[in-house]
Amino acid sequence: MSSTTSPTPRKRALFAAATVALALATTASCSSSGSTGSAGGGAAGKKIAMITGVKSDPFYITMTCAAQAEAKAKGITFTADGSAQWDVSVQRPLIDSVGASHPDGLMISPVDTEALTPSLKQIQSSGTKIALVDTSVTDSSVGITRISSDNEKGGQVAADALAKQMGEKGSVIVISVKPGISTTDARIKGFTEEMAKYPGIKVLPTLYDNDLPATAASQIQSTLAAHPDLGGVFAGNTNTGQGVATGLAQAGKQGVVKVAAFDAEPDEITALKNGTLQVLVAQDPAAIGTEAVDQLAASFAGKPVQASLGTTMVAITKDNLNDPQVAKYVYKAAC
Ligand code: T6T
Repeated sequence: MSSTTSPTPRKRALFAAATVALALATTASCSSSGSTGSAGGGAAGKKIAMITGVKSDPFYITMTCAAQAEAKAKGITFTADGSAQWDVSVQRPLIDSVGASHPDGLMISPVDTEALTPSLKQIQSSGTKIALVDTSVTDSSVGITRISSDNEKGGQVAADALAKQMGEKGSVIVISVKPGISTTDARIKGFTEEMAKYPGIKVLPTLYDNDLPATAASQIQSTLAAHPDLGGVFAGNTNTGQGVATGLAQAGKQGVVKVAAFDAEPDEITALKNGTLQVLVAQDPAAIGTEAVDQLAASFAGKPVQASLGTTMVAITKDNLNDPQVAKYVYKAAC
């Protein structure tokens, strides 16, 4: 599959995996000309706070570890926190309390595209620079930069890979977190639009598990009962991938029902190795974290900031997992 080149030289990761090639980072226009690179002075001594989607999620742990290291290298004070679960009512108090501390910069993965915008606008109006990392909000006035994977492209990659695994026939179901999340909504859009190109594959209505693996496990089992011809599953993120793997194992359908899942946290890697999952679309959360610190540092130093940045993804299969250039995309459960 071809990949788009970005105007600004960026990390290029092109891997022909067993089933799919890789989407490449795309960089939208800068808010002014030229790449920022890492800002020089002006950032040391500043304070950045980070609020992730779910604190225990290896995707966000990997992002936080990288951001922490980049902030340290620039002499920036860094603090990180995150929701205990994917819920607006849990994340909003975190945002408000961090806002009250008036950090110079806030890196945040909002758990909803609309509900948290008033809190974020209030923080921004008090002078805190906001970097939206991974997820974003609909209101384009929020944030000086938005950094994420090309999630719609990732959904397309998953659809092509899964269709191939299924022999382009049978029923497929999408299980994701909940509606109103910019990233997983984009993945579902990319997946379903791409899957429409395969007339032999019927896409069942999407199910949502609230980011709970146990829910995904039971949903996949009830889907199997209702659709014995189920041939494939697209799992929209880590916890869903974990839950689908558990549910298929419990139903004795490992390897029979093919699975393409987003992300590459340790449990998903285990399921890939034992044949319960077939394709993982891994993101580069470390690059998201590093770039966000760099863009905030550039802003602190009065240098140009890139309004949006795309980071790379790689399609991991059992066949390419041991390639060091692929294995480096596996997420961490601790720094
Ligand atoms: O897939 C990632 C992230 O990109 C998404 O926004 C939410 O779920 C994850 O954190 C994985 O659990």
